[in-house]
Amino acid sequence: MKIQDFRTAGLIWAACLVGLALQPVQAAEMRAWGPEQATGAPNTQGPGDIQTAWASLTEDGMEEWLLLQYSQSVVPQKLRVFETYNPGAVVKITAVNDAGRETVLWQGTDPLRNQASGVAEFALNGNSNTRQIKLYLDSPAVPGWNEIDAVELIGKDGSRQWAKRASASSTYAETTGAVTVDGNRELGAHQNQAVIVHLDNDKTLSGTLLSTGPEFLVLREAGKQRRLFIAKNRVLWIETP
Ligand SMILES: [Ca+2]
Ligand SMILES: [Ca+2]
Repeated sequence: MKIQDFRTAGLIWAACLVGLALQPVQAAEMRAWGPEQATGAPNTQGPGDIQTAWASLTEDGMEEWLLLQYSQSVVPQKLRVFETYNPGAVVKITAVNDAGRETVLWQGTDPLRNQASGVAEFALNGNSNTRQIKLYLDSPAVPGWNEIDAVELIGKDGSRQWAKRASASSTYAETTGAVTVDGNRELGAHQNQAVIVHLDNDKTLSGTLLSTGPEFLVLREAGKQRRLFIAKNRVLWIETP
């Protein structure tokens, strides 16, 4: 499977750099697909793989969690989860107190399992105040990235609020910045997997893809300990064995 051709990627990257100078400066902490993308009101336009929602590092590699912090402590009554891509993976919701102790508020099958996208509503059986809510996702059970755009907490007092801060078990934003700079989301998904790199001198290198950046790939050669930093402009294409 051919996954990236850097002869065109280099041009796209250069175009992005030019574009950046013209864009208004955005909050640097809002990384594409970072957990922070699940804070605030919904801002993802339609269903799809869109960077204004949180995405885990891998599509289906492990079970994931998303921890949300709210400014106002309330007795939780309902949670509205805006699931914008491959929804249906939520299996458990807990309240987390300041000491880190968790209380299960809901457990079951996400109502959006097998849907295209939507807003999942979860009735919570909370009986004490909390400002932290943790979502557990069975990501392997729902193929593809299970992306969450926003999470609204409704208290028993009728108050409604969007998350102020968020953290997660993993995030696609961890893929060394290549995602936002040169769009190598597809390549980043192959991190820590075996790849074959074809170079512009007709040679190939086989190994484990350790990381990707705007200018280099880092590869651990098959059967050896040494790491190779391969200039992307020497790479013609990469395949998975
Ligand atoms: Ca998944
Ligand atoms: Ca969002």
